[in-house]
Amino acid sequence: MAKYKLHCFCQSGNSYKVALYLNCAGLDWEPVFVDFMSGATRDAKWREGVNEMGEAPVLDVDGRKLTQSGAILLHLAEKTGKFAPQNEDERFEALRWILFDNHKFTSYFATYRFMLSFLPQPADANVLAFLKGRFDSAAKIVDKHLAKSSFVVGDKPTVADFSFAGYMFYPVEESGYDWAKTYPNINAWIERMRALPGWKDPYELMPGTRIKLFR
Ligand SMILES: N[C@@H](CCC(=O)N[C@@H](CS)C(=O)NCC(=O)O)C(=O)O
Repeated sequence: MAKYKLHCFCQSGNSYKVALYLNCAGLDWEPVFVDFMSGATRDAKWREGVNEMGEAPVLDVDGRKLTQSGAILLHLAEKTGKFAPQNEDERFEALRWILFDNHKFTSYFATYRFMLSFLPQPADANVLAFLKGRFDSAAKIVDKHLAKSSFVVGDKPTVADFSFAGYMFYPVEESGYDWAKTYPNINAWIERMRALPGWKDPYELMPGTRIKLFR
């Protein structure tokens, strides 16, 4: 049995942050499928036994269940040394960008993509426009930042990069975003992440079935 068991599903970029980290760090891990689309995370028993916050990912380490991708990534970096910030300043920077990612980059993008492609009916156009606008203003900040350094914190990949990577490798059809055309510095960073040993596509790395897109 693997040391790290990641509760995840293939559409979940938040889970992919941790799955990709575990794979690139070469750690002993296995996925545990969360049937999110059938409502598993809303089930009271699941919340009681797995995650009271009702979210994936959950990382089971020797029976202890860790949640929140950013907290998990920082914990793993500290325990294993892999993709760890190297000093106090870098640790501060990594946390700062992970919080920005969670609040402004991943969350608006993930919700936009979900509403655009995975709902059974068309989403409200005003809501979509709001989410897209919020994401674009965060993406401009990240694109500008990545013009100055190869990775989020300096010139080596850290856990902060895995946080931002959550939704960047899903197919263009799901979000309509072609990174090369919209955000060139983000796109160049995506290619640097893709080149890391252990990199795999989210649909290859995590369990579940591909969903037919609404659009
Ligand atoms: N901040 C959390 C976000 C996790 C999250 O929102 N996960 C989604 C799946 S990708 C979820 O479980 N959502 C359930 C919900 O919002 O009710 C993290 O980084 O782990």
